[in-house]
Amino acid sequence: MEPRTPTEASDTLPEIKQNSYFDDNAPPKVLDSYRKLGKAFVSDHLQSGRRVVLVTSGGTTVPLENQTVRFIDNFSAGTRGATSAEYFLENGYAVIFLHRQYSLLPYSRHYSHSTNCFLDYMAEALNGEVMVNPEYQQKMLGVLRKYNAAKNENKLLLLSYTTINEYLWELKELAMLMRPLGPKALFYLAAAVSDFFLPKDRVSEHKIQSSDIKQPVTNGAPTSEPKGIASTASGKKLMIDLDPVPKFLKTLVDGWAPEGMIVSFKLETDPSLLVSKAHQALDKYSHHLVIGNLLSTRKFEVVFAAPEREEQWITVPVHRRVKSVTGARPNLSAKDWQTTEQEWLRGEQELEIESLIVPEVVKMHKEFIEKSQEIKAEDDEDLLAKALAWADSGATE
Ligand code: 9Z3
Repeated sequence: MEPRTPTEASDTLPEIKQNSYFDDNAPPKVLDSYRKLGKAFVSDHLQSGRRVVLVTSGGTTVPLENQTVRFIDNFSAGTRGATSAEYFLENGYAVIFLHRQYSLLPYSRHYSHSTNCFLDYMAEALNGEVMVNPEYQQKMLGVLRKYNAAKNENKLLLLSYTTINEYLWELKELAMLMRPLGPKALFYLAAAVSDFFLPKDRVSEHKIQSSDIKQPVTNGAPTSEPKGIASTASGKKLMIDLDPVPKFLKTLVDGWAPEGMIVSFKLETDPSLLVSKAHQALDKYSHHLVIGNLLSTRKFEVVFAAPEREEQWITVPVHRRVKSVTGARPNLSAKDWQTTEQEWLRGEQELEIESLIVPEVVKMHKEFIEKSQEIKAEDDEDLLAKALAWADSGATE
């Protein structure tokens, strides 16, 4: 995994430029305030020489109307991102957590979106005060301490998005702000990003009215009909004509973050495609690591694909898999169940797969930083030798 020197990186942003995405789609209103927050955060950690990771997390929406009643969304709850962010903090990183609004957050994730209502963690004391239910005291204290430490040491910056457009603008802005960090910047792109979107000029301002349909049209067709709607002889149909989302990963690698290490995730549902798709992504974008996962097994199995390395599978042993909040249990034979239940009964703790993924990524990032520093030292030596030779030649002329 060779770092690229800044000179190898192109200054043009070919993929995004081609699509003129940022000319055609307006920035979110929060962008200026996020720029200020991001800049202050990065310069704080630049001064202390700390590594900074941008973790993206959760799904992106594709609004069908400007005053949005309806939108396309995906399944992601942000578990991967929120959990990974905690392990990056434990590994000494400062974390910019770019997440889908209302998705899971580091630390609070332990008490939100679960089968327990947050009130179940509370109890009424004899004096009538509200206290934490003794059953949860110890774990909650541990989580609270870590959360407060991250906050007090300014190591966690929470920024949110909802739509694919907000995500792209904010990712671009943050990546550019992180450039001064050089190889100490890490991008960990766990968000489930929509592959298709509805460009600004084809989004109808108001709620699409099914009652308005008279003739067959699709969104984008020049018609007085509401955009996005079509009718047929047999009845009304909503035809949504989406464009592919520009290949922002290429632009991130080549233009926005030429010196940082970039880790992307690849999600598939067909096991026979996972490894080849992960390698395809690596070839296409020339970045540093693709972590492949399947929708159905993502909580306990992933595969790492990196240039010039064997694939590496990371798997959580069956008896240490986190039991799902819906109560779903792994699909095992009766015999395997016996062993697993015995191991569970022995009290071996549940293991989150992110506690295995993040240390591996951290190790690769450390190697990446060392390599970059070696290359820079060699470049500096070359430059110095050239400068001395030039000075010598001037002196002898
Ligand atoms: C992932 O594969 C994440 O691991 C999950 C995490 C979304 C599966 P949850 O939030 O799920 O824990 O429920 N992210 C997919 C990343 C993605 O969309 N990649 C794109 C691609 O491969 C662009 S980088 O094309």
